Amino acid sequence: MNQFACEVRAGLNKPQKELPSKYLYDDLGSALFDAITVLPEYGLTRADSRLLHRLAPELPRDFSSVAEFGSGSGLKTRPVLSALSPQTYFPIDVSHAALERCRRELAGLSDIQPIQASYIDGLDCMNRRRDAQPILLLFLGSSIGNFDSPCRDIFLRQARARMKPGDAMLIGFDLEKQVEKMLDAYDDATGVTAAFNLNLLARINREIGGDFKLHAFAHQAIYNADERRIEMHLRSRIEQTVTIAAAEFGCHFREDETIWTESSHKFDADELPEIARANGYEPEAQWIDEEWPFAENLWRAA
Ligand code: AVI
Repeated sequence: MNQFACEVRAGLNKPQKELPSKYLYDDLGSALFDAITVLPEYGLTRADSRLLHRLAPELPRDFSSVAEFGSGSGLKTRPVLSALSPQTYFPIDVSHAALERCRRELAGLSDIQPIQASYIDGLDCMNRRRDAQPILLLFLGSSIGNFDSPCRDIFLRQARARMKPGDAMLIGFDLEKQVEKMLDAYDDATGVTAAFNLNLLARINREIGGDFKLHAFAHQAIYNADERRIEMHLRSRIEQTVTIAAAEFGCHFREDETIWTESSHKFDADELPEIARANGYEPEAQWIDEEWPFAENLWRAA
């Protein structure tokens, strides 16, 4: 049984059914996510981009190279590379197609050395190629918010353990805002986020022989105030049974039972320096977008 089938089976066997959010991003899912970033309701990516344009000229000049976790197409990275003119740029992404787009988008701004790998493996690979000069690591777009808190801290420590003195991380966090505004961002009127979420079931059908009827599930975004996170779910509209051939598995759904597919944690700007210190970084600067509360942070390897 392949890894995808194993993880789907394990997730759907839990009392609160869940599916790992990394599987939202196949080619169609990635294209739908790109569409999300331009939705009027989803201000996060525009805030990230405004801040990067604003802060790029203020960044310290001591970085000879830049690396980026989850570079995607690299579009948002342009102002940072233009300001720093690094010798080398290491985009790290699992998607070959995204790395190719990134190489084309940023051609001429740096020596681009794509690394197709998960974040931490990619950092190890970059460390084998880098020189002794300080590196700026980018982790943009509040992707850190998609980790649950324990995994977030483990990830930040694993990254820190691979950084050298003088290296720094520029990391974006989406901030808490009016609940209605947050809910709209994850349940837009045109239904793009719903399609992004439902595509996960379609992917199970395509790749591992599921027989999910997509119309029998509804996209749902809820704000979990205790955990300070938006949760995306897929709610079964009816009582039904679904089978997944390659997972050798049948799964029963009660009416209104949900599959939890993603969390997007929201933060308070004041707690970010504490998160930095608790994980071995020294917070050096913070920039906040007022239009769509979002914080970009520069943390040094302490
Ligand atoms: C990639 N990540 C930061 C997005 C977010 O806002 O959590 C993923 C997303 N899911 C639904 N809309 C956007």
